[in-house]
Amino acid sequence: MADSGNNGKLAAIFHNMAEIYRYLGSGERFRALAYDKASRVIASLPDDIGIYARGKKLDEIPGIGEGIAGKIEEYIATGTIKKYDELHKAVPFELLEMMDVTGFGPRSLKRIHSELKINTKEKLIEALNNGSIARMKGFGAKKVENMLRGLKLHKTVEDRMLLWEALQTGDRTLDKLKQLKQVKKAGLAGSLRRMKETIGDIDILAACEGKDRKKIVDFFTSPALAKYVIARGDTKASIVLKDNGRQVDLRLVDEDQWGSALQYFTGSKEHNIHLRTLARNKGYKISEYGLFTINDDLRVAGRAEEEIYKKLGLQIMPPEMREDKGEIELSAKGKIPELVSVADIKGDLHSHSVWSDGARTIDELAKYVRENYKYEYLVISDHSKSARIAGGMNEKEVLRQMKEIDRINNNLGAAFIKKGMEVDILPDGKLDMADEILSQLDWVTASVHSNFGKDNTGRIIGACQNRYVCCIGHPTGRLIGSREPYKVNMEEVFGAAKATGTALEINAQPQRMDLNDEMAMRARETGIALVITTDSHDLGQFAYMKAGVAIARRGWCKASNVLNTLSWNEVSRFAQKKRMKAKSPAPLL
Ligand code: DGT
Ligand code: CA
Ligand code: CA
Ligand code: ZN
Repeated sequence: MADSGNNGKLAAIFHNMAEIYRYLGSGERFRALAYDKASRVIASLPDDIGIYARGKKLDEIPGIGEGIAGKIEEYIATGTIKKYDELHKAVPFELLEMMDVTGFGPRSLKRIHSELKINTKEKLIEALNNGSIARMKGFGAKKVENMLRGLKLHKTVEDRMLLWEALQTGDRTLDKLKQLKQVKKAGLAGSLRRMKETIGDIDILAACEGKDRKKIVDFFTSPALAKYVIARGDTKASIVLKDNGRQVDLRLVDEDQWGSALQYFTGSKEHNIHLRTLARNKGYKISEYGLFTINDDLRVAGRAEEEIYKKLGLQIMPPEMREDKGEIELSAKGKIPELVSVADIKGDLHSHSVWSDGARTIDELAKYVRENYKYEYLVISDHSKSARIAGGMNEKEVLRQMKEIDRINNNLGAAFIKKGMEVDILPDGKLDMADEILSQLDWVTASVHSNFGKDNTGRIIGACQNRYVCCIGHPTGRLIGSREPYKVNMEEVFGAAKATGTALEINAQPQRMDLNDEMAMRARETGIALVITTDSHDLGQFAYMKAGVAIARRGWCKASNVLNTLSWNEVSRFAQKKRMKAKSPAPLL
């Protein structure tokens, strides 16, 4: 991906502009919507926005009007946007950031600002806690409780990054370091290498000669990269990135310590502690400098990670497994599984087009995915009618879309696009689309998009019992940083999925990651078929597959646990099997 960071920064500015317009009031509503859309589109462009601007191709990007195109050109040319600077000064900016938090609307914030003269987050929190907001007309204890809950959830994404953001940031920073000729080797370590769903700070390890260390640390802590420097020493430094305010730790080692340092700084801490105990029992001590014998302090391994595990009588395992969840015991028996990888994925089973809330036509999606991925199939799964804000389709539209897909496949000369739908599960467990329509589709994903308050177990089991439902989408409904999972007994859902032959989704949207790693592990142990999907709403989002695969790997899944590692014939057979098995619509359980 040729994203040098402009996309992220510009998307953030446009997001802020949208918030400011929203804050300013209803007269600016359309402007807010336009900037929101532009922000989302830019964030998921496959290439750096500068490339489009220089090629005078901004008007080819859907969702970018003339006015916004002008702002983009101004930003590429000058690094700022005048209008944004003006707007920024005109509003209590610290309060605006709060609009990202569940429970904080623009109207509430405006009233809090004007009636209580509050203009910082700190004062706002104080006022929530001391009752002065609860006493305002129209607020009350319940609303304040809601706001406090929103704040608590939001804290996870303030203190920690989403995996996807961390991957972009980590790769970008790593690339810059690798450009120094003094850097012999460099890689990501810590939770980012283990691909956890949220990342506290980014850890980078680099190997170089002793005499070159200063040069590398100088570059790393220079204003080109760092907004400010947290710590600086001979072999390590910590900075806050100029880019996006996130923390990066760099550690420098000699080349012959690469393996032991990478092992140590990859962690997890729990994995390392277990490993250290095991090493001690075998007469070794282990550190970032190498593996040494306790008796005579002889260094027996350290150049390569694999060497260390081998000396301890262990099989090396992928970083995603290193959480001390039994992987060390498994590796002692030489039974580390071959985990699913991105290269195994043969197609995406969940994506949206302009037929509902996606940004692209089916033609555009087909062309892009065929050019950029070695996929054999792509399922278009637009929303059903009850998802009104997402522009869901009614029966007639579904039928028209099917014809459109036939036309596109005809032009392609291949049945690349598969007919699908993300059908809403209604509050009573029935589906938002007649069986007669569903039966004509290749792949049906059923998801909960409403009524989050109640227990959803029965509802989801109901959907599993429909013979045309191939898969349950984002099964727990959580959004990292803004929404807790809805109430659902996942063990019961696993049971129903297994009994009915329904797959469960690992949805790779950065905020969803749903199922998460632990659930994916449980689902795998239960023998449920998983699918990994991106739920793409635009071209750049197909890249999320990497994050989805990471969840599966953290759940110790092999390719055989994941349906979309199979060719379409076999995926289709899975769907057919359920249809045959469920001869009658009566409950299967
Ligand atoms: P994070 O940043 O909170 O997402 O999680 P990590 O795992 O990246 O943790 P971090 O950045 O504090 O440390 C990076 C790695 O360094 C960690 O995964 C393992 C290693 N490490 C840190 N502290 C300790 C420790 O006290 N003992 C051992 N054995 N290893 C440690
Ligand atoms: Ca870290
Ligand atoms: Ca760290
Ligand atoms: Zn979707």
